[in-house]
Amino acid sequence: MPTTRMYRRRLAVGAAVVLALAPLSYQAQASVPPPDSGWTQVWADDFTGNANTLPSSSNWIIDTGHAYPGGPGNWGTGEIQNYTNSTSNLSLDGGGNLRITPIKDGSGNWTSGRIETQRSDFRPPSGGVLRLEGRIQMPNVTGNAALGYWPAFWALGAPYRGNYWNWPAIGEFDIMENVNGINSVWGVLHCGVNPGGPCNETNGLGASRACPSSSCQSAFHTYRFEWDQSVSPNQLRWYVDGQQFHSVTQSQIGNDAWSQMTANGYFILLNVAMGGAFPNGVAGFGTPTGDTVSGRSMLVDYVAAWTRGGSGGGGGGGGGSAYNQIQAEAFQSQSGTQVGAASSATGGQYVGWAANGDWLQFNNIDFGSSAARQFTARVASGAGSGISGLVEVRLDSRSNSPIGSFSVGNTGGWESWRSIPANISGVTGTHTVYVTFTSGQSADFVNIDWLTFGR
Ligand SMILES: [Ca+2]
Repeated sequence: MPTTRMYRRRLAVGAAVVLALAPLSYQAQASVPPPDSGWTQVWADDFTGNANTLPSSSNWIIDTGHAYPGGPGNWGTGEIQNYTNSTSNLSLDGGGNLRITPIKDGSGNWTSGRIETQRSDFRPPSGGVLRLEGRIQMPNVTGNAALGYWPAFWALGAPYRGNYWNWPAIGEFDIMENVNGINSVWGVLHCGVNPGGPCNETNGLGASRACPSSSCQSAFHTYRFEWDQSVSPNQLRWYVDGQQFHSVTQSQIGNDAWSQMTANGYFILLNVAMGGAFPNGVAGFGTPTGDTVSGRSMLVDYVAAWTRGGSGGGGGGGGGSAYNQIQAEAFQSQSGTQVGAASSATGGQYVGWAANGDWLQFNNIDFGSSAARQFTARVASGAGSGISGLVEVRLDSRSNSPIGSFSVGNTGGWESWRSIPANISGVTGTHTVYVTFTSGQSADFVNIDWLTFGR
């Protein structure tokens, strides 16, 4: 992480934008499109970068082999390929796309690629909506030549990571799946228990349809999933090119399974499997076959997460109370910072690269009727000698005077965290909270993990 810090790029914008694109030294303008109004982008990868390089390690974990360490064999699905971190299987194409390519070697062994987000906290803000979307062209292969191809864009509940035996209670959202080069997108929810249960495992609750206008294999399409906590009952929805083709409601699967799978955040995965239960089941025989061709890539233009409405932040968690820990990366808007992933196991995400003039915005923070008198933030700094700055709190407008602040300089490193309190003038009621960063030097001077208030 420290090696990419020098490449920090100023983001001269007022709304939340692509935040986790590091290293940024070669990044062109991000082209992830803004969705219809009301959405706040909380994360994205546009896959901009040099051809034949791996996707950003700040954003992605590369899965390799035939299983997670200690997890079920063949990734629990019967798929046969060996995932690698070779750029033959997994690379940027130089034209703004990620390319995942299954390859068969001379002995008939298949390799391919699979990545999952470092972040595992994708969820709606309380009472709001989470939108996950990717623009993807499936491998351009059909008929017998496509037998066994199984591209997927999906999400798994965070507790799966490191456990691997708690599926499907932790939840799985298959935003886009496809097998055997059929012109169809499948959207599936997995939940509850296996076999059977409220999600009819191991099939899950799914629906499918043909891609609009052009086939899934011959063109890019957008695949979108929404987790909506703003409606009653809560709802999950699946779309292709903006056309809804599947939904599941809380009442359909019952409160037990629903609350289990929504108690956690999610991480996002992209992969192209080869063979396994799904393509075999659809084909009616084992795949791949001798007719299956090697080397057809899935192309991913972007993957992005947006939230709409609710309270407690774009990244989820935190709630609306000033007295909860408000995760820094749960901002609704920001300028100049980036979300970073801590390198230590105890880490998670933080907001980093903060320098003079940068800011974070948190909407609808509730201080209650009894005045808050203290502000505390967990911060770290690897700033150089002589570099320091103020972490300030302002209410309702960035041009208002700070109600409190503390000064921070080098804490021993960019992940040497300490919680620093500051007194604030008494605050009651509900406010937009701005954390602003002020320094006499231009260099980045602080990372912030979370903030909270006290009485
Ligand atoms: Ca792109």
